Amino acid sequence: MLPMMPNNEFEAQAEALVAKTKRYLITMMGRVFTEANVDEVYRAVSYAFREEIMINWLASFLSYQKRDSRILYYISMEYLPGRILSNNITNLKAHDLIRFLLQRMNRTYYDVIEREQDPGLGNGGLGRLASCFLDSLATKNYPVQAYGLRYQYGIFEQQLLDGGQIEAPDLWLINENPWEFRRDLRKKLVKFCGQMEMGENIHGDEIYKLSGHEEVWALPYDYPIVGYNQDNRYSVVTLRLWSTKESPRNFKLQSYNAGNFDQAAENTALTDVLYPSDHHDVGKRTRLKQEFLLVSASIQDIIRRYLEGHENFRLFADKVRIQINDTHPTLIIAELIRILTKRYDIPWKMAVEITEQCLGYTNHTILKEALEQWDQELMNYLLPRQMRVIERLNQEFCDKVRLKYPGDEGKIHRMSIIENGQVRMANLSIIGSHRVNGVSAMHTEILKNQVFKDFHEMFPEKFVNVTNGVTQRRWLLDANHRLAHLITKRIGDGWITDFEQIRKFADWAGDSDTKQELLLIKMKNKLQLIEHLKRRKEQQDEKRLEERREKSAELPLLDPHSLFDVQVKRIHEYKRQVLNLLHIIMLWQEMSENSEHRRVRRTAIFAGKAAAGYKIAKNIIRLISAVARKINSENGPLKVLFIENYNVSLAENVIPAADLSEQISTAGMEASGTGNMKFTINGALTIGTEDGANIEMREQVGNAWWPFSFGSSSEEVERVRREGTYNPHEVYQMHPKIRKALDTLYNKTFAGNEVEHEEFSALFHSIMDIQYGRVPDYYLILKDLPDYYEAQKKVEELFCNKDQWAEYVIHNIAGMGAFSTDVSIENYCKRVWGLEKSPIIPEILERVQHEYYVHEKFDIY
Ligand code: 26Q
Repeated sequence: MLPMMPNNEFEAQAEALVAKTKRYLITMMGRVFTEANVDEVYRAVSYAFREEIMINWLASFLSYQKRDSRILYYISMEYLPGRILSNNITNLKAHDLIRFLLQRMNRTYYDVIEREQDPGLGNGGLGRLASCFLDSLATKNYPVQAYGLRYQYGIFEQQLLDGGQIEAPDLWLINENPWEFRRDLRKKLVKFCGQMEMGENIHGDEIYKLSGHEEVWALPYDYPIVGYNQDNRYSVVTLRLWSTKESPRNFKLQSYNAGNFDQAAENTALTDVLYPSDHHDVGKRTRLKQEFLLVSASIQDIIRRYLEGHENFRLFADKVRIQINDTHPTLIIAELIRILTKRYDIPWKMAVEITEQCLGYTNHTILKEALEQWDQELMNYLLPRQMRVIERLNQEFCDKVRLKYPGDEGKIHRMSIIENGQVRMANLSIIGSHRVNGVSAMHTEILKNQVFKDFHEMFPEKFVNVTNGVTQRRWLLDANHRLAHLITKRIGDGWITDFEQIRKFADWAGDSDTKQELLLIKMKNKLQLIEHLKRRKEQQDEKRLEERREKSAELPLLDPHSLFDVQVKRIHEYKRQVLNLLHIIMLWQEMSENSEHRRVRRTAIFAGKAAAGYKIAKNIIRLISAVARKINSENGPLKVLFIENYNVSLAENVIPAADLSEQISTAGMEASGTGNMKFTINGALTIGTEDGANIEMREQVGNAWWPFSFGSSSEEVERVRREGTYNPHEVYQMHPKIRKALDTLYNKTFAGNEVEHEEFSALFHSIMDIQYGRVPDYYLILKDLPDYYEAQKKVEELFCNKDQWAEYVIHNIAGMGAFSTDVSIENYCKRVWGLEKSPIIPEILERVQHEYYVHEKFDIY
């Protein structure tokens, strides 16, 4: 689709699109457009639109093939693409066309866009990062294919009942999905369990034959990921998601007939649900099977594709790059070695070298409870052959360590893949990869100096940093049209594909008109959010009425002039939603005592899901709701809101409306954060700790324009934990205001019943007492609260001077050039993948276009 075209050409195009949409309504849905409902219109528009996309999709693929490009395979258990239609419209610059089309069909843009269910195939940051990468890789014309799982149910839908979280299934596939293509031809067989019979390959390496095993078919569904259209040669890359659902042979009829219904359906159900826990290893058998399913099907597909263009494996290590998104797909290391030695008779040593050359591993967390470990017994049972490979790898690795550090048994215990009957996936990942990266400068340093110290000492060259980013196309251009427009008016549109250019926006920091416009845009975005929340509530209440449940809590009256203070992210102790809440309680207490005391009106907004089994996190949600209930009932200058069911689409509405971004994790614990970047490019200022990418953001913006930094440094955190010198009781005793706020957690200020009283008391105790062998206030909430309180005072001062506030905002936006995923992937290309661009070859595009249009001529229409 041509973005800049003369009027008559635009009209011709738009009319053709209208005709095509109407045709789809007839041929796919059996409806004329005057009778179609909005779901059908959404689908027909998507079908019409995707025809264009498929031409470039095919041409992208054929171009990689023609060049025999090195290809990156990105493997992740999670993706959070967000709504696809709206993003495709933005990336193809087709807004005007679509508006024309919808006007003709008597529909409004948002009604249609919002029919699309958000694909919630991930938990949070890690999944969203994968999707931002795909947008950037496609836009920058890098040859890539991504693999994941097509969960029938994504991350649960969060509902609030009496202020507590209830999990409802996420029915994202309830309607036909116009963005997926089932590829029966590419299905793969995956094997579990069984008995092994030892043999040898031609080099005498041990290999194993399997019998009596289980077989599961993995069926792929392909999703086109569209790059930004710069010259009509935009690339489209493939996200291939495996499913076990639709293969009838996965159902074990014999088990069923014997009455074992669960067993019979175990394999058809393998891709049913996403494990809804982040930062916590679940150790469940089905999760391990899911991980291996992804790995086995993907590596078979990678090898098949390589062998389509090559006769032997000589060039494999040159043509293939595999990036694993955290340790979840680590078994690909064992499986690739196994296949190379067994199926293709490659000597063990060479197979190991090839594998290491191809692989890169990204670590996303240093929390101990999130580092994956699998029971050796379970692995032996489910994956006996892969386990033999891991054992041999481990044996040889431990020999090397002994040779290098004779007598240092401690090293072996720390570095060995298998220890105490557990298989440590991070160790396997490091040993089997040629690059290991952290996701912010600080995080990578912690990996090198603490978590993986021994490995770094032994292989310093393996460790590199690649700081995360976000795609400015979804998170600014698409989510915040108004601000995007203002920026383009001032500095041109180069920033859309070259975010470093955003720096030029700083030239406007002293310009009154720009600042006024900026403030006006923020006001409009807040009003839009308020409208959005009202609409959402109406829809919810309708649904609840149908289900005969009670209405949700009333929306308080929201004041768009108030400071929108926002913390939206997964609920986790280390992210410290409780720190934020304690400060809100302090403010409320001060305002109640003296109404003149604080001038700034404030709307504190929270949203986020808690892992289903994470008790304390669920208590936090209930506490926020209870505080909101009480404070909002007084109709004062302070409002508290917990918005249900945080997801990408809600983020796109909330973030552009934020004044203040809460990034307040305990220093050293948030690997990077990416919400922090999304808020800043949308014109919020950050109140934040010196953690993850906050540090680099501060450096880029400049200390002078980053006034609300607070809290203990990571070194300080490390020191007090090591020395055990921090005692929350001291803070409690020394600060009457803090004590008074904290006391509300057990003195029934907010608790409406006994259950709440117990839950809030549990939170109190998690801060004040030893819990499960952990020191009191492990996350140092009270330690940082006084400083946080002072930083919040500065926020209010600055917020009173709107003109100055706007100046800070402009400098913050202008400092974000380094935090585009366009930059992150360039760094991966240089430091990890050695990948070269492979844009569509014009002749190939023409050929595909020609074939497509010839067909058009034969339409009886
Ligand atoms: C592990 C084992 C079993 C089941 C689930 C898991 C699991 C799943 C998801 C463990 C961790 C995750 C997710 C981690 C995550 O999202 N980390 C975040 O990654 C972002 C992108 O790099 C960073 O910005 C965040 O700082 C980091 O918390």
